[in-house]
This record gives sequence, C-alpha cells and structure tokens, in this order.
Amino acid sequence: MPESKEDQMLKLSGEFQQMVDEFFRIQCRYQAGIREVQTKLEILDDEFQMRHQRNPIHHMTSRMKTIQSMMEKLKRKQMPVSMSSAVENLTDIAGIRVICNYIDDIYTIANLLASQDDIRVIKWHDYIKEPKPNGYRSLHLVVQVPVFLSDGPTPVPVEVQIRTIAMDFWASLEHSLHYKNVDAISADITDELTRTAEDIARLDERMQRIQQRVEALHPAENQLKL
Ligand code: 0O2
Repeated sequence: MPESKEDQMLKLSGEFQQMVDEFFRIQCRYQAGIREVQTKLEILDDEFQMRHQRNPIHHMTSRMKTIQSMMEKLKRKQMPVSMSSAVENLTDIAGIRVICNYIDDIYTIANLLASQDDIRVIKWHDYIKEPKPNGYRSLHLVVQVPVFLSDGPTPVPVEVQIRTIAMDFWASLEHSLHYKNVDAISADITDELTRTAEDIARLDERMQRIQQRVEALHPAENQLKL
C-alpha cells in the first residue's frame, strides 16, 4: 500500500527533527572554531596597532550557516542532503567576515593568519586580483583550526572573507538588491552595478596611495621596534 500523505509528512518532520538535533550537536564545534580564529585575528590586530599605531582591521562579524542555507547549497551542488553530508562537503558552515581599512591590510592579515603553525589553509581564493564577472571583490580563505574538545583535538574548517570597507559596502548593497528581486534585475542594472564595483576599486587604490604617502612622512614613528 502506498504511504499516505500524513505518513509522508510525519516521516519528513521526523527527518527534519533529526537534522535539527544533529545541527545543535555540531554547532558547538563550529562556534568554537569561529572563536579560535577570531581571537587569532584580534591578537594580530592588537599587535599591529602596537607596532604601527593603527589597526588594519576595521571590524569583524561572524555567522553560522542556517540549516536551510546548508541544505539549499547541498541540493545546488547535487550532494546528499543531510547534516553529515554538510559536515563532510561544506567548508563555509562557520564564517568570519573581516573588514579591513586598506587593500594591503587584507594581505597582511591573511598571510599572518595563514602562516600560524596550527592553521591549515584549505582554500585561498583571491576575488580581488580576479574579481567575479559582476564585480564582486574579496579574499576568501578556508582555514582549518584545531578545537580542543573533551575527546581531543578536532580540526574545524572556518571560512574567512577579508575585504575593505569599500568592497563590503558594494557587496552588502548588491546582496540586498538581489535578495529583494532576483528576476526583475535587468542587464543595464547589472552592468551599472559592475561599473560601480570598478569605481569603488579605484577609490580603494587611491585611499591606499594616500595612506602610503602619509606613512612615508613619519616612517620611524610608525615602526615601533619591539
Ligand atoms: P552566505 O550567507 O554569505 O554564506 P564553494 O564554497 O567554494 O564551493 P561558493 O559558495 O560559490 O563555492 O564560494 P564563493 O563564491 O567563494 O563564496 C560564496 C560566498 O561569498 C557567498 O556566501 C557570499 O557571502 C560571498 N559572495 C560570493 N559572490 C558574491 C557576489 O557576487 N555578491 C555578494 N554580495 N557576495 C558574494 P553565500 O553562500 O552566498 O551565503
């Protein structure tokens, strides 16, 4: 006899509940990964401030991907839709966004983080040197950090997106425009958005040059030797 609609619904809600339970079990591990990496970034920022009298990091945000967003991504990638599949196949369940003041700061922070002994870089994607066709710019890393739990160290992947304030301004607005009405955006609006991203990239380069000129005025003061 074929399963009734009620039975199918019950089965589905049971499977969903199982997924939610598993999500809460793994959440603690990924949150710990975020805290480990965020602390490393804060320490690097503090040390840079002490040496150079300025902070390379403007601010940071972090997030855990929602169950819905994980399942959508797995479906899109034609992978099994389950929590164990998410853990196995997705490297952006835990994410940190680092907003830097200048372009050079992005690479300084990324290289210092990547060179730490307990960090393993599993992805380095430079959308600044090679922007996406729509103009999106950002440096994306996925780093694996050990999290020390009661049963020993567990490597946890954390996606770190590093970009300037200007790149973030564009990405946030572009994201919200698409979120509002994805189908109605015409080609000329898309082109205009891409041109805006290029204007913003030029502004970032000008700000970087101004910063370098200012730094050159007082090199000794700006390089505190420890
Ligand atoms: P959310 O909620 O931000 O996480 P991969 O993970 O490498 O298999 P994927 O997911 O395509 O493949 O990786 P990619 O392109 O390196 O990075 C995806 C994330 O970068 C997105 O996350 C966005 O946060 C950001 N991003 C990438 N392209 C764009 C873009 O064109 N515009 C904006 N505003 N952001 C972008 P998610 O998964 O979309 O969601």
